[in-house]
Amino acid sequence: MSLTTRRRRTAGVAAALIAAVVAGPATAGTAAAAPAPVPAPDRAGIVAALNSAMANGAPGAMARFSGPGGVESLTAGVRDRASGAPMDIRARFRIGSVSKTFSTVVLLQLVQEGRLELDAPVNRHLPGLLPDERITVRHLLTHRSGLADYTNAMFADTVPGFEAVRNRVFTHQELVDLSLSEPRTTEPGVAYRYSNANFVVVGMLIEKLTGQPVDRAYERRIFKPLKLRDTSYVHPDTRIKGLRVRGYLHPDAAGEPLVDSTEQTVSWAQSAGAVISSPADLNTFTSALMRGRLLSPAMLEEMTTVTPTDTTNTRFYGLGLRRYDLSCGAQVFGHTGTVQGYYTYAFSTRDGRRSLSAVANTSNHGAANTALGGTLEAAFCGPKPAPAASARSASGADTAETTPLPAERDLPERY
Ligand code: REX
Repeated sequence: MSLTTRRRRTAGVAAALIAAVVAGPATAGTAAAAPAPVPAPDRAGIVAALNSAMANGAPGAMARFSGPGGVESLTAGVRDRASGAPMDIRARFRIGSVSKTFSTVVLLQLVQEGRLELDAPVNRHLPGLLPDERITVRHLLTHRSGLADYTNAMFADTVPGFEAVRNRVFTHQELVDLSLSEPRTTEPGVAYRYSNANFVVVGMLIEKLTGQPVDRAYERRIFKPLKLRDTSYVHPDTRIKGLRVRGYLHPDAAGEPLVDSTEQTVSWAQSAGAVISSPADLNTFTSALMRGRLLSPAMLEEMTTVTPTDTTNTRFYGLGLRRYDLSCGAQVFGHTGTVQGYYTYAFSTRDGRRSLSAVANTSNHGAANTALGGTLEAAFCGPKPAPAASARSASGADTAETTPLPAERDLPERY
């Protein structure tokens, strides 16, 4: 497959953001050490990660890096297997759980406006919704409510599960009921247990407090102010309008043909995962968020205050926001996304000066997602020094240092 690269030295998007105020302290969360300085991106390393995503089953992949040195747009493979159209950096795709960061920004703006409190019980605003008065708004945003993730059962059989909901339209209440039909996974606040149900309830809070559907809140508070013209929330419409990347879902059985999963309602996720966007818009969004263009310094500090999600001491979660600590010490904030046919990464440095978005048009194939995650290391850590021959022979082969951590430990997909 062919690989095309494009380079643009003038960074219109980045330039427009330079004037913005940088808010909040440079460090947040549990790590005491100051983050290391960030080197120039390793363009060849990003390309290698895209090729690796393709070698691991993605029909195509692309990444866009924006930083002080300009914009790097890198594409590989195809965005449409039927027509053979190449991946296009301007094309739109489903960003999955990166939507959670958009939903969180809206909710935290409502907190800023004094319309709800982070540590208030959810049931204060949605009386009787949850069976435990102790579950707070913060518990939802940190995945510590204990509300079960109903999508695990829904997609236990990947393709039949998907086809059963592809055109279905759920009410929020139906999704909450699905979650509540399962045992809760933790006492409120006690443990991190990733669940889409949390962000369905976040959507309900947004609608209750604004009196409007969530798409209006996204438009008014994020898409319009940041001029995100390729970003939309069209639920329950099943189409991606304009230039689009087609998504291809891997069936559970090896060797079965890929399923074109482009058109779907994503009603099973809604405010937990139904936003559509493009690489440039995602760079603008994460950058603007980190530069303090969307939230007050105090609210951004809340959002970027993190706790670990696993025992690697490299992965953390704040409020609707992940923090990854990379091998060079760089800390990046953003989110990952998985919907049928699409893996997405959208991350920025804490000062918002560098951002990376990456997408591969497949899913249910963790090796492709892990490979795509290699774009983060290349973009924010720069070229890796070649390991010394003696160190290589002493250790035997690739060590944990050179093998990327598997992506999405909290996703029940087959590797
Ligand atoms: C649902 C199943 C995945 C996908 C899911 N996605 O919960 C949310 C999300 C919206 O993006 N979460 C990830 C399907 C973890 C995130 O935060 O990064 N898998 C697929 C299966 C498995 O059907 N049987 O891989 O397409």
